[in-house]
Amino acid sequence: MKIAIVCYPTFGGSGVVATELGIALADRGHEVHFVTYRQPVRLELLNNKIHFHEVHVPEYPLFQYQPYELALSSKLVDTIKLYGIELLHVHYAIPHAYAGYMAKKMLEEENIHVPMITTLHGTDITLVGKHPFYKPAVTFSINNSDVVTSVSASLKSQTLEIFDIKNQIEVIPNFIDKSKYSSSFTDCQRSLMAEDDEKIITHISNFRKVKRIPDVVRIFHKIQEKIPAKLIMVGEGPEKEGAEKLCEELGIADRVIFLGNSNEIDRILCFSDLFLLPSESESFGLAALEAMMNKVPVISSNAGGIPEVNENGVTGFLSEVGNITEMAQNALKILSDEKVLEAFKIRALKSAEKFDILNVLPLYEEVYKKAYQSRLNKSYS
Ligand code: GMT
Repeated sequence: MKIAIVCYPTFGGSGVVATELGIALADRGHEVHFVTYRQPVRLELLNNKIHFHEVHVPEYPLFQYQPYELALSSKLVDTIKLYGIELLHVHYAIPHAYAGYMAKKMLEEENIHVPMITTLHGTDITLVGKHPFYKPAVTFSINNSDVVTSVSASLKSQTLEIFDIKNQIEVIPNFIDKSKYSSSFTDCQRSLMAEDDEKIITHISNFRKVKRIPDVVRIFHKIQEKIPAKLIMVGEGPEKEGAEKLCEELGIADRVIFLGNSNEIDRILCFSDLFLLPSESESFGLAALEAMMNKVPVISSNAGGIPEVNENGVTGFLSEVGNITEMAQNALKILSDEKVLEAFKIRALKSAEKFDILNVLPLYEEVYKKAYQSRLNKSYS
């Protein structure tokens, strides 16, 4: 099948999921066309099965805001026509579902029918999408998608609560490619990061407010009072500077390493003992799943879809948002005993394997088939 994928190309869950999905689809013989404003960060290889089409938005002084949706929908129309694309899969409702719908309508004028699948990822619903300035357009785009999927059951129920949705929403969880981990590093050079007796605790995110970055620092502060430890902070975002200041104020700046964005997530997780995710809101928590696949237990909040990934007492522990004392205590329960740590590591990996791409990809292919079939029915009616 020829599939166009629209996503954000940046570091961030939805872009990562879209890119990995596209790569896996291409491996299964589909022809995949990414349409976005920059080559997605995890998309290194372009070949005859994986194409990238850049959306350009020409600057014009009259516009205070450059119309990205317009450029995206025009690019979609051109790409779909030029390559005979059969299906459009947009990740993150804003503004992708809206632009995708416009492209669909323009193509229908020329009797070209392309079904659109919209995957909801989280903040497109729980944070940005529900804002009154966007809500009508988001509701419209969801209701006018041929198929809507959400990355967790929690996100599905939040979507149904917030919006007046007439469409079905299918839950297809995020996934991870287990085969990429079987050949993982034998030497992850842990000694470059910490002393042998120090535990390594990691946080990876886009450092936005919902991630509760100060909680990450404060949990670590409590942990390192009891055991030798280092904190590795991976990612860039608005909360990073404040976090660096907080580390200085708490006198732990020498034990916290800020690495910025990284393409070596697996290597970092390879030498990590624990992952922290105290988010205010999280539709799934892909970063937690990546940690678990690298045998790293997770200390997290119980927000949104996190409990669908991190099982309390099994792969880590869950606490109410903001309960940093309990989170630190739980972290110490795991880290203070090597046997306990090892047991959590093994269970984290086992649980992550449920989300292997081999189990999840067929669910997307099923949805594609259904949408494509309905397109055929429409073109003949
Ligand atoms: O975490 C973010 O803020 C980035 C955001 C995104 O769209 O890139 O992540 C959302 O989508 C991820 C992939 O489906 C989920 O794993 C994250 O939980 C979700 N983030 C939130 O809901 C805050």
